[in-house]
Amino acid sequence: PKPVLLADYRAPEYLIDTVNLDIALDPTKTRVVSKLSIRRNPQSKSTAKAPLRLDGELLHLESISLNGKKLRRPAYAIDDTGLTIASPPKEPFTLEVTTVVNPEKNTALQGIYLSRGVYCSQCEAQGFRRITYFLDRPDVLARYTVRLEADVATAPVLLANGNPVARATLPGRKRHYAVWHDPHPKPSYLFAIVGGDLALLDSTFTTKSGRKVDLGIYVEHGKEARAHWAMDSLKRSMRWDETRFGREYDLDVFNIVAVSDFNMGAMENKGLNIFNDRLILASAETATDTTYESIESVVAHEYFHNWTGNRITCRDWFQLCLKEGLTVYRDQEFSAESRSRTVQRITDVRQLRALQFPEDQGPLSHPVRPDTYIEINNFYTATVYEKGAEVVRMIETILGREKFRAGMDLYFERHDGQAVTIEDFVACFADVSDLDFSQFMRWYTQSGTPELVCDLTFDRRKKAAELTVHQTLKPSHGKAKKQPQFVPLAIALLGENGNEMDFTVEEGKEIRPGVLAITDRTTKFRFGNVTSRPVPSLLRNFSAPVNVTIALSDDDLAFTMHHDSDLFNRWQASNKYAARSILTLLDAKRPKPLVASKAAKFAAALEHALRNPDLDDAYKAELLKLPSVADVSREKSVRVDHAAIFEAHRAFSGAVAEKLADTLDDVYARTSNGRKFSPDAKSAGRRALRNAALSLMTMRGMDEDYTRLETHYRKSSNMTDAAHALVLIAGVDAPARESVIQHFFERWKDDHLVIDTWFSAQAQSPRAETLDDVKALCTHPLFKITTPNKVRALIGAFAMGNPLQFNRADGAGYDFLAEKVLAIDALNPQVASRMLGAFRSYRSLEPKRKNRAKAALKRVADATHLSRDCREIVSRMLE
Ligand code: DPP
Ligand code: ZN
Repeated sequence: PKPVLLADYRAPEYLIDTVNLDIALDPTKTRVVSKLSIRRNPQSKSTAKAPLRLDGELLHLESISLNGKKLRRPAYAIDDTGLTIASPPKEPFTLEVTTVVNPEKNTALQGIYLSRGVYCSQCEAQGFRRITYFLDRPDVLARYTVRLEADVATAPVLLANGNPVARATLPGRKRHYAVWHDPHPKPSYLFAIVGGDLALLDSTFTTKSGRKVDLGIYVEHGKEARAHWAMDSLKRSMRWDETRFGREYDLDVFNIVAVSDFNMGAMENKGLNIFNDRLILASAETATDTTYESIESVVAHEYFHNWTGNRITCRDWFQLCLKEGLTVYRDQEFSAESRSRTVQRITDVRQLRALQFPEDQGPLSHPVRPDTYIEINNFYTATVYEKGAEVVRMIETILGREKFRAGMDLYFERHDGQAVTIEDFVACFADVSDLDFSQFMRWYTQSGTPELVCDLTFDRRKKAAELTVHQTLKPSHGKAKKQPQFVPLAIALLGENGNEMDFTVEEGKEIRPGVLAITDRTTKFRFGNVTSRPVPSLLRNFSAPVNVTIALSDDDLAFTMHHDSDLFNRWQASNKYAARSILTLLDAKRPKPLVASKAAKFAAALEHALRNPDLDDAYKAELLKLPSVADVSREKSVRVDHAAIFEAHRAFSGAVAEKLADTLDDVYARTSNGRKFSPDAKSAGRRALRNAALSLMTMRGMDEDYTRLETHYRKSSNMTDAAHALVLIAGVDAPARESVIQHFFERWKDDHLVIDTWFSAQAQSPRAETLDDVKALCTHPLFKITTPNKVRALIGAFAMGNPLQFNRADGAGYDFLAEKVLAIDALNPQVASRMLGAFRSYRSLEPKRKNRAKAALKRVADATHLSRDCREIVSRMLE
């Protein structure tokens, strides 16, 4: 397949103003009658007669007519990817096309498919062409009217975008229909339908200008009570978007439907969001605090898309970050204001480093706005989403909260109803601020994580300090030379007493007080009024998606952990301190005494923080979660040996736990559960701290630790505690291991969501038996290779959540994944290609593992029937 290039973008030759769809749902023969009003695009550059080319895949064409006249070949032609009408009329015309699709056979889960008996659809990015022939591109905006027809018995609920217009039962009482009309022009990727036997949780919301909106969340019968949290999150999101961004909802209804088979987390279809049920259903017994948080943020994310994505959409798919980066930024802000801002920041940065940094530093690296793709589904990435959000946050940092809001207001005012580009978006901020964003645009066009190598010197006599920042950008495929980025570097200098110094900037540019402008390969700053040797606090609150290195001693890091007024940076210092200590052990000649001394010093610094009454539980929990094996591995960019890192990690964590034994006991006792479960941030923080203490104590691996762990499980009264204990116990050779795993299974085998936790817990275990266990679980009656959640819970958890066993020295982990990817690819390319992403860092492995991973990738590449999705990923990896 040929790559699609941003440079090749052309406005469409034709536009579609209205779409009338009549969809008769049937498990194997769903008939779609589509009536399109089409006209030449007055903006189109070409004057020659243009053929009409409509996209279409896996469709069975029954009939086609133009202005009421049946078309016969050769007036039209069809092939694997679409339909062409060689010479359509010059004047506007109507095209009527009837196609048939098979929802039951649709294992790719794009277009219309069945999920546990519920008809649903997924169109982003290019699924609409699997429903009917269309100009399936985001810059074609049309008004849709949809009539849905189905069996009353199997599909009493019929939903589509927009507002309900009519519904009735057909003669014979077996079939019925519903008509929906969406008054807002939209691209085809936002189209959606649902038909099924579903229960409804309903409510209402009144917008600030008085529009009363009916809210509905549709779920499996019997699960209504588990949708309350999602409903609550939805209402809070609607209010928040009004107060923070002045955005109101614009239809009379807003529906959410939870389905069990879904490739993504959720989808923002206009007025009809469709969700993976994992991100809707929650109760104290079945959902962890992390799930509650995810539900809150994803419900918000999809709702926020109504303005950033739906009202203003993307001109083409290269602009995906226009809606995704911005909407992630918005949902992160919402979560920050609903919970602890610092903890939210830590969570977001952890995620960015764990997912986006490796992507950006390996063969899958691409710019936030890519300029070429083969399969667009491969670009719903951490780079587009999470780094995209960081880029928007930098704009806010540069402009300040108020100017940023002014830029957003201008964006909504100027582009409402349009399909636009990143340039259009950034121009709004340039226009409200009179700042030049041309260098800043490189964040969208250059890939890779910039490295800032910093050096700080102090002149006691002159009371001055000099900071030199060298910026390096490693070449990535296709782009050898890169231009320096514009980096807002937030900084403080901590004085002897730990306070921020009141220094002056004598040389170098400040964006605002405390935020330096890094503009060149080498940028120098001179600070005055530096009264004592400063300890620098750099990249405060993670002011840019970069890596910073500067020579700091262990004492400096401990000092920062005690004093930095930026709590994010205190966490950052603690994290760095621990990771660095573990890395030192790897190269040590006599690791034993080194472990003891390193752990003792670090533990003392940690203890100080744990005993600080000014810090809240959720924050302390973040400090207690030491960097993971994967986190430490990322600090090494070459010759990564996960087994060695795992051992050093164990030794260090165990020693820290030993040193902190009394403190951890205290923490664990103080945070004990008694009160009734509440998902609020404070209660969740208490549970997080208790569970983090439990994790660390377990690292000691003494009998009493395993007993405590078992008791924690047996006494748990909510899923947060139960799942945490399950994961820990599945990871160690505790006597109660088997019986706890068995108990959890018996308790939850009938709950298709909770049982995913059971699969993951075993797949993530660092025990040597894990790969065999995972292979056995692949044949378990509750595992289903066609259900994405199951694949992610078992195979995904093993490949992406188990660095030690996936990277087995014998390569068996790689072979297993390659084999599964091929099996999944035949059913669902999108999910298969995601799984293949687990290889993204293979080039930095030590040579033996690297060669074994490469061999596994080659086997995938050699397969005869490989999807475009997997083909693109594997080629980039082997390039
Ligand atoms: N559903 C995905 C999201 O909201 C793609 N738009 O990010
Ligand atoms: Zn999104």
